[in-house]
Amino acid sequence: MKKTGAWLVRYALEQLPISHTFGIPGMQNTEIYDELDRSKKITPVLVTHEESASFAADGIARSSNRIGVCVVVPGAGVSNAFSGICEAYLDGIPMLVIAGSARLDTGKSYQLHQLDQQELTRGAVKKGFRIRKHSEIVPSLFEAYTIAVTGCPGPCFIEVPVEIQMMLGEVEDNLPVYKAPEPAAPPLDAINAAVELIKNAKKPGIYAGWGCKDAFEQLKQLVDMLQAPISLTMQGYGVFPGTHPLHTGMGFGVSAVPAAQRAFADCDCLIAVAVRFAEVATGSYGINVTENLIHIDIDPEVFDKNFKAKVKIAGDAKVSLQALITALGGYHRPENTALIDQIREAKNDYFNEWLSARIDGVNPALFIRELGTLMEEDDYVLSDVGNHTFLMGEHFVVKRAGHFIAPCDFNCMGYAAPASLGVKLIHPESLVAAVIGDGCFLMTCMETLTAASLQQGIIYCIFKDGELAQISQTQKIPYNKKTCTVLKDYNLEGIAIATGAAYLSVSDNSDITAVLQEARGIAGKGQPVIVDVRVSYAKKTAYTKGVITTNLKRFPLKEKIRLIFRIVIRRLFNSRSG
Ligand SMILES: Cc1ncc(C[n+]2csc(CCOP(=O)(O)OP(=O)(O)O)c2C)c(N)n1
Ligand SMILES: [Mg+2]
Repeated sequence: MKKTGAWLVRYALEQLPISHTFGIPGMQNTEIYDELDRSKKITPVLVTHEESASFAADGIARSSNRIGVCVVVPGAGVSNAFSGICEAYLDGIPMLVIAGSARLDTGKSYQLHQLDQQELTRGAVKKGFRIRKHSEIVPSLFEAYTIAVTGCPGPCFIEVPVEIQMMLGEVEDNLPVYKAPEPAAPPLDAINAAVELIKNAKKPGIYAGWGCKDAFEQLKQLVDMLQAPISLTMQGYGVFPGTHPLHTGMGFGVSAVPAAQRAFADCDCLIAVAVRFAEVATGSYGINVTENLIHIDIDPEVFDKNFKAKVKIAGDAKVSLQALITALGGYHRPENTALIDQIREAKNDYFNEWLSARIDGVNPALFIRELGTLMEEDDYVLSDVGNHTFLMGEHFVVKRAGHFIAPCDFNCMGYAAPASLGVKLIHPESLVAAVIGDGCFLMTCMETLTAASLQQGIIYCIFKDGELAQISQTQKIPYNKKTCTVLKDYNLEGIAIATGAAYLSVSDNSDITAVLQEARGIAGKGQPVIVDVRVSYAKKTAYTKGVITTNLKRFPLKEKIRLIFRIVIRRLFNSRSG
């Protein structure tokens, strides 16, 4: 039979778990847009910038088992979407990026948007596909999907030339139907070796990352069986609720909160599940890892990269944890009340330390705690990139696994406003709130317009400290100045008016609850709300302090002396010399 390429794209996408696509149409993809508009299953969404397309697609994938999809123009659309593609690549988020491409049938050069897109995207996609004939479209999209969701998930890129989208071409009468591959079973000998290590350990600990997104039941069972503390990566902070008595916090090294540092102090067997011991999660590798490391990850490439593992289990987190639990049989340690009390007290003390800190303006810890109290189990909270992210990792109490989302290893500012759009679109009954730094919001705040036009009541809590604080805080001591990290003041209410959002502000701790409740009421009626939170970052997070200490320690003595000398000179003379 004969079909147009655009029809075939729609046919393939409709077979896959896809509800929305994000992007901006152009000369080389309007045929696909026309087909998507006819779909009963898929809604194409117009965003204000393609960077938001990839972040919104990412938000869908992180908050469900659907795949995020972008449909963009070649060249300029792909390059605009590239930040979100890279974030998905480094954070292991499945995504399909579909772009048009220049015509192959005219023999002409220097066409609109024409450049080598495969070359452009190569470093940040699991596989790139260049469609050359109609019959390749459905199998390529199915293969791209399978690759995107298998192993460590990530984005795949598919370019479809404009004449193939538009014109009829020959394909088989019985088009293939998508069939998902079965997850592989984990290696049994490694599971048995892990059981041995766990049974011989005095103080086992569990460290879990984003790959445990669907493995909460198994994680909880293991934590309860072993009565072991659990700590999370920043990206994986949402995979285990903060309400569990053995939850300690984010990380466990010098950049972790005291509850986690203490609980893992003499951990003699670490079960690390779906973590890569990456720089952000480990606070610049500032952790001590026991030699009895059991490392479970779907991607065997991560083993022994930063910390040597004694037992390596290559497999899906849920499947491997289930196999480990089965192999542990009826093994159960007595309730660890001493540890539970210690964690609870350390958490309370840390929060009280923040409450009593001298802070002129809204106390971010208090705001975050009250936001957490206001959120219900079904609601979703996102964070952007900056000091506010780590504040969330230290003070936000996740109520339900999978309902907290933060970008991590690519760490691209501007993530949360568009990603929350993706989350809200597929969870219309849930409240979606994002905590966003005032620098990050400048990058993608126009996505408030998309939310308003689609009547998506998202709450954007903008932490308005006036600085790119995560960086300015690290500039202050060594340079005694904040070069290019003090933001020009801008009017958030103006952005709200311009985009159709409501505007509320909090400048006193005593207003937090009432303002958040008002925001919830407005959002419930389908209008986005910008909450202008006049925070003060006078107190540093445990994370920032830990990272500074870890990095300073690593400098050779000569360099340390030179840097300390420079600090003193700059304090005395405020000079530029280094
Ligand atoms: C695209 C991008 N540019 C620069 C950075 C470096 N960076 C990391 S955090 C940060 C500060 C973010 O500022 P803001 O949104 O105000 O958050 P705050 O740290 O003040 O909470 C910067 C500039 C980055 N991560 N991503
Ligand atoms: Mg800021």
